[in-house]
Amino acid sequence: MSAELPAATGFLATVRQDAASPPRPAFASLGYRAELREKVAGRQLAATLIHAGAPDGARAQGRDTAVLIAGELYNRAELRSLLSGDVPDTDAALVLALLGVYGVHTFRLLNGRFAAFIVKGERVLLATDHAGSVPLYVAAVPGRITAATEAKVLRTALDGTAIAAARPVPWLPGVHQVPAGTVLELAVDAGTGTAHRTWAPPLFRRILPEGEAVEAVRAALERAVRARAGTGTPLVVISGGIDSSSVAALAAGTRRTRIDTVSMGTEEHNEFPQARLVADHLGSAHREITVSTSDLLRRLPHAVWAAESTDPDIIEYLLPLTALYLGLGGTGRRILTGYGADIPLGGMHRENQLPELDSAVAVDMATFDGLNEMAPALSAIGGHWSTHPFWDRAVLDTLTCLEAGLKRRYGQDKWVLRAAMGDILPHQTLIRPKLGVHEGSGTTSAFSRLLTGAGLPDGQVHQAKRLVVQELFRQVVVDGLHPDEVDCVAVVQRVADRQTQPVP
Ligand code: IOT
Ligand code: MG
Repeated sequence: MSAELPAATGFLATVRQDAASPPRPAFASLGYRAELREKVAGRQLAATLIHAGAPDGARAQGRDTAVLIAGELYNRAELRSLLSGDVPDTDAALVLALLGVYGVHTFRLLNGRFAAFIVKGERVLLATDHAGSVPLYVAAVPGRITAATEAKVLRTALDGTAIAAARPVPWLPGVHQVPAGTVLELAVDAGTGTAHRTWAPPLFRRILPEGEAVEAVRAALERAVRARAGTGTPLVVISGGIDSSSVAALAAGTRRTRIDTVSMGTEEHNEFPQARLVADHLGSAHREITVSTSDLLRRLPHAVWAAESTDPDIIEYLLPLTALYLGLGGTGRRILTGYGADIPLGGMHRENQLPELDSAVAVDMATFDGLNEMAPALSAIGGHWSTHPFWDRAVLDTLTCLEAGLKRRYGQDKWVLRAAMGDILPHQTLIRPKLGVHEGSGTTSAFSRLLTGAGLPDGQVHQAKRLVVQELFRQVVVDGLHPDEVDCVAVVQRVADRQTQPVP
C-alpha cells in the first residue's frame, strides 16, 4: 500500500490499570495492523492501528502522555508556526507538542479529518474533528477505557457504563459515540468525565458583495483541495455535477501531470456523459465503472457495515459510493470527493424560497452528527482513503455563513460555487442542475423496487427502508456478521411481511 495514505486510518485502543488483553478487533476497514503495548503514566496502553505501511506517524509518546491518531491534519503549517525549536514532522508528534502548550484546547486549533486517543496522566482524551468525520466510539468502566473508530469493534466490550456527554449507540448498550467537534475527557479510574466542544456550526450569516463571496469560496476550496491532494496522483470520484467537478478542477490545478477521475453508474442509470465532459475538459485519466443494479443492491449490508448508520436516506447516498469503492481494485488510493457540498449550500433544496433554503441549511447543519456519511471506513473497505474538501473546517465555515441569497441567485442553486468555478469548468457543467448520486445511479428506485417486489405498497416503502437498514445494522454491527453472510433478500421479505400483516 502507498505512503500516500494517512499514517493510520483507524484504531482500537484500551487503557487500563491491569494488564488484561483488549478485545479482538474486527474492523470493516482494510489495511495492515500494527500492535502497540506501552506503559503510560503507570497504566497499560494496548492498541491496534490500521495502516498502509508506515504507522509510526500515527503515534507519539511524551513523558506521561501518549497520542494515537487516525486520519490527518490539513493546517500543519499553521500549527507548526505555533511551536518553536524542533518542529515535529508527523501529525501525532505535532498534536503531542501542541498539547504541551495548549492542553485540551489544542483541538480547537486543528483543521483535519481525524479521531484521536490520548492518554495524559490519569486521564484519557477522546477527540473528533469538527465534523466528527472519523467516527469515534467508547466503552468505559472504572479502571478501563476502550475506544475505536468503528462501533462493531466494541461489541464485545458491552459492559460500559453510561457517559452523559456522549451519544449511546443503538442496540450496543454501553457503547457511545463521541460527538463531532468534541474532546471527551475521561478519568481512567472513575470511567467518567466531561466534554469540551471544539467547534459548532455557525448560526450567523454574512452579507458580502458577490465578488468577495465568490473569491472567498474559491480561495478556501482551493486551499482545502491542495491540502488533501497528497504528493502522488489524486483520484477524484466525479458525477459531473458542480460539487465533484469543482474538486476535480482544483485538484488538476495543483498538478503538472494528469489527475485520475472515475465515475460509477448502473446498467439502468448513469451520468457518464456529464462526467466525461468534465474529464475531457480537465484532461484527466478517466474511468467508468458500471455496476449491475443487482450487484449494487447486494452491497447494502456493506454500506451499513462501513458507515454504521441507521438512516435509510444516508445509506441510499452511500450505497453507490460503497459499490464504487469496492469496484476500484488496485492498491490503496487517496480519493477526493465532492461529498457534503449540498449541506452548507442547501443543494438538496429545490425551491426558490430563501427562508426555506436557510432553514434547510440550519437543520442539516444541526443534524449531521452521527449519520457517519463521511466515515473513512466507506472507502477503507476497499483499502482506500477518502477525504472531502467541502467539509474542510474553513470551507464549511465559509459556505455555511453566507446569506442564503448568495446560495440561490439568478434562478440557480449553489450560485456562489458555480460562480467561483467560472474559469475552470465547462459552461454546461456550471449550469447543470443538481442530481443526487442516489438518483443518478438509480439507487433509490432500485431499493424501492426491492420492497414493492416483496409486496409493499408505495406508501410504506420509506418506512420499510428504515426497518431494513436497522435490521442490517443489527446483523453486521451488533451481531458482528460479515456483510457477505447477510441474506438481504430474506431481511427485505421479513420486513415486508411484518409491515403488510393485518393487525390482529
Ligand atoms: P451527491 O452530491 O450526488 O454526491 C456526493 C459525491 O459523491 C459527489 O460530490 C461525488 O464526489 C461522488 N459521486 C456522486 N455520484 C457519483 C458517480 N456517479 N460516480 C462517482 N462519484 C460520484 C447526497 C448527494 O446528493 O450526493 N449527499 C449530499 C447531502 C447529504 C445529506 N446529508 C445530510 N443532510 N446530513 C451531499 O452534500 O453530498
Ligand atoms: Mg453533491
